[in-house]
Amino acid sequence: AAAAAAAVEEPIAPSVKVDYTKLLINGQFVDAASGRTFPTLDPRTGDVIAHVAEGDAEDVNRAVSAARKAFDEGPWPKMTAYERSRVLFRFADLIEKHNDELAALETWDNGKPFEQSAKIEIPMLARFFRYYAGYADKIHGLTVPADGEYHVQTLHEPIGVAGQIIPWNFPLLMFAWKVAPALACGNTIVLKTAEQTPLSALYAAQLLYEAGLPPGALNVVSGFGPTAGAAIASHMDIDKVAFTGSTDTGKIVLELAAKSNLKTVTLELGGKSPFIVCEDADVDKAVELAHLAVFFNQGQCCCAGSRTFVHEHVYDEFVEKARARAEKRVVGDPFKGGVEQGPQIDSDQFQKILKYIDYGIKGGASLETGGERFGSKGYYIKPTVFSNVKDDMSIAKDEIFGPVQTVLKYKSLDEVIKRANNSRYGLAAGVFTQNIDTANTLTRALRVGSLWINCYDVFDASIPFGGYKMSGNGREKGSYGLQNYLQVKAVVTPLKNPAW
Ligand code: TXE
Repeated sequence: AAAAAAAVEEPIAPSVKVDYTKLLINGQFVDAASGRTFPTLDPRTGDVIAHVAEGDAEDVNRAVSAARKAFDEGPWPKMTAYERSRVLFRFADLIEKHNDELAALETWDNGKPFEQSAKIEIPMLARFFRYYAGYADKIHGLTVPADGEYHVQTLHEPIGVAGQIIPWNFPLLMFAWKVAPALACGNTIVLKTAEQTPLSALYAAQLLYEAGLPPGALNVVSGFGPTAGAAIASHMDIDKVAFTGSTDTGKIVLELAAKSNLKTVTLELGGKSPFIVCEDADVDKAVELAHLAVFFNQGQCCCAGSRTFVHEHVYDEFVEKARARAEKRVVGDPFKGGVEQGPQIDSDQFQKILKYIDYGIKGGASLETGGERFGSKGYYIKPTVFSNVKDDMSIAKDEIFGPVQTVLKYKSLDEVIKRANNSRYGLAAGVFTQNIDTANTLTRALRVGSLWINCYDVFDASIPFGGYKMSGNGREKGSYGLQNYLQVKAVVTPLKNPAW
């Protein structure tokens, strides 16, 4: 509490100005057809940062026409793969050159610590683009040994116009996960940013054009879900849609895709990921890692390790140390050095988290620390730890998406496997043990798309990421991420002289 009390004070002015607030269509910044704008807010105060053009269905139509023309007539998909890769490599260099402006915009609009933006996320943005830039000229099909007198080959071709709808928790990293593989494969894009965080993607997209992207290859429409987002999901001339966000909205996107043109859909959705601390664990290390697993990015991670299962032999010690660690967490103005936790993204999320904390208290969980807002303005919440949490409590079942750790006690491996898997989600899991047999058993038993053993939140560009069950479908990142943006054409030619 002492360290946490040091925080907030008067917000520090970010060292960046907002240059880009319009829609980016066909390589030009333009107003929304309706002329409307919406405010984007500073989560530290709730004050307006800027008014941003509000795209809707008509703007999505304009953006799709530009992307369609850029795909059908080129030059993007018709350029050599090497030329495409060079544009992406040049963009990565520009990201590095503008690291601090991008990081400042990201923190201002989102509230995450500036040090996290500047030292982790913007460098990762460049890394993702270099990773996929390297793939652009290494995407190729197979020759296939078919029966009969035929020469058979497959061509791996871009899908066409990709619609991409991204959330606000990692605005630029979500931009990278979507845009980099799609462009590397030769697709063109209509991207909708989250209404809470439109600024950094506009800046990044402008740098991509500076790097040599031809007009129309990437179009960015800021706006709201039920208007601009739904227009993308239901558009007849979009060939594929990739979505990251809540499970409920993922269902809507899938339904709109099915009801329109059956565009292929990849979904990266919510989670309630187990973090399992075994009885042989080094408790101090487990506490630190479990803390990171849930509190990183204000708890606003789809893969947050938000169900902390701890073996009964180490439970009491763990809870005491987890409480002490949470109380040491430095909450405050994200532009200040040393701050670990900034404000939540907006008033809706802030209220949602406080509501879940209330459910936890009323439901009989023990509030170890936190449990209320931090300071008197903005959307800060005190790092919160609940012990004595039962599986059927809503804080143990639903995605809270905030700085709330729920610690559950277990007795045996079989029991924790059943309980960990008893969730509609299956995004990630953490396993903390020194016993290789325990690690191997849990690795095979847990139904999740990412499994971190004695580590958490390792996000190298090469590692695939995606969900089992209602956490989504498809994999992003790594070589798997290319498959979302390619289709396979089988080409069959009779052999004139089969003897040879
Ligand atoms: O999500 P939405 P919200 C979870 C998290 C959070 C909850 C709600 O639990 O508390 O979702 O957050 C666009 N057609 N995650 O309301 O609505 C929207 O404009 C098409 C987990 O912000 O899913 C935004 O661009 N698009 C998550 C994007 O969907 C629509 C990250 C995400 O918003 C739409 C964020 C519609 N009808 C929230 N409605 C993760 N997996 O990391 C909204 N959108």
